[in-house]
Amino acid sequence: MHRRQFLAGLAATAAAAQAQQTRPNFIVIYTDDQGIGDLGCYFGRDMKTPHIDALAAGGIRFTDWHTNSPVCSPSRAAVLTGKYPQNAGVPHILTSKPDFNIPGLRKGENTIASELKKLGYRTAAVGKWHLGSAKGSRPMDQGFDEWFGFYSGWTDYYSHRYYTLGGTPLFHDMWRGEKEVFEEPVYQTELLGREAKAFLNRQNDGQPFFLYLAFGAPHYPMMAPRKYLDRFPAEMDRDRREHVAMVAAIDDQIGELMATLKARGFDRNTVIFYQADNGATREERADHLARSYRGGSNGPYRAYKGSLFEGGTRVPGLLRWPAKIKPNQVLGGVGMAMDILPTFVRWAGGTPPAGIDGTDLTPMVLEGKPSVHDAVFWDYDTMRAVRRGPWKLLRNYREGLGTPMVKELWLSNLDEDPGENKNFAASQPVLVKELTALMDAWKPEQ
Ligand SMILES: [Ca+2]
Repeated sequence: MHRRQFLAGLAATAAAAQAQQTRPNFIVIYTDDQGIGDLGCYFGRDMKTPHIDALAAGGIRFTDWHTNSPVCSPSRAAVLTGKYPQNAGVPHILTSKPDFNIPGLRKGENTIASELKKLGYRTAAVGKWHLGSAKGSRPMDQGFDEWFGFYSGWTDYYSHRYYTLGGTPLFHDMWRGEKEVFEEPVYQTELLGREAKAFLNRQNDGQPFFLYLAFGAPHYPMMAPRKYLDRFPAEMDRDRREHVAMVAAIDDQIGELMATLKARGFDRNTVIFYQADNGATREERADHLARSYRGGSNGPYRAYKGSLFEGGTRVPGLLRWPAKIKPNQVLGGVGMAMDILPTFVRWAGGTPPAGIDGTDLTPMVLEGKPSVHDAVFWDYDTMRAVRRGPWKLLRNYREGLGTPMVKELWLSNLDEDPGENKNFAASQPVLVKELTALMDAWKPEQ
């Protein structure tokens, strides 16, 4: 081949690669039981999260961002399908069993992965799945080309075995595709970070990609290597120190992920969305002496994981895309996990599937418009809630998992009383009637 032909060929290849690269790559980072007080860029003044804080400063930090459910499985179902969890067939927490035959996401469900795959994206899931371990519900049945991680609600951070007290046996749970892999004693957060980086390093042909990276931390069992613990004062509360150390480990991995994106030239045109699956918990099994756990923080918000007060649902939410989103933005409009699918599919040049509940966030995040939502809803256990403007009506409420259910109406005004200390239900009968009607009109599948 003549040198000129060779150079022309190279230029054509580069142009083709560039054309493909006009479509962004996407990364969803999901963390587990991380409250809004468990990040430096929110209310976590004792945290050391420089990389996640930099991620926030590089784009949008949402201050009124919500998970669709105050617990693991339904929250994940919503972000991946763009639907309220009830409509995605996962209204409750899924159990974890060694037969790996727990049904979860329905076969044929549309997910961010399946939709982007149709548009020519390469897709990978790394980390905690918790959306069904039966065939049909697994990541590679739900649009992911590659899968590395575990199906259970949690695993031991070193042995990668699931366990719980009271009957269920210990079992190992770590997989690459259908193949079981043994990586003990690699610390789970570092293992998942390693796999995420490896995926990024395998992308070299201009095909756009989608990576779903779901860290198991800082969910119990609370375990952090010494090197992270040592970053925090020894006199710190024992549980808080472990908690912040586990988040510091995530932060290191995100730092390395960002460095990899930069080194590979993906940084500018990769959209990164970061969210926690639900607020911090008070469950006794997280505490090192089995007391009510105080290691996690929901900042100024009331209640914990498993509650529809803000502490259960208002979570860290970050969105970064250097090519299109201006840095250092703090947005106060309401957004929800289910909005990610339609937004990403649009930005990839596609049309979101019919029958989803989420809304494309483009007007809010690229055009300076207010929230894309009029009213949003939650339904969990026997609780239901509706939010419209500053008002939120709860029917039945509790403070967290395993705490007593109070069977009455509670009306919050989040502008006037963000801590939800005051019940406005008695003083606002007309509003209660209106919101009750909205809530009853919203009928998700069950
Ligand atoms: Ca969780």
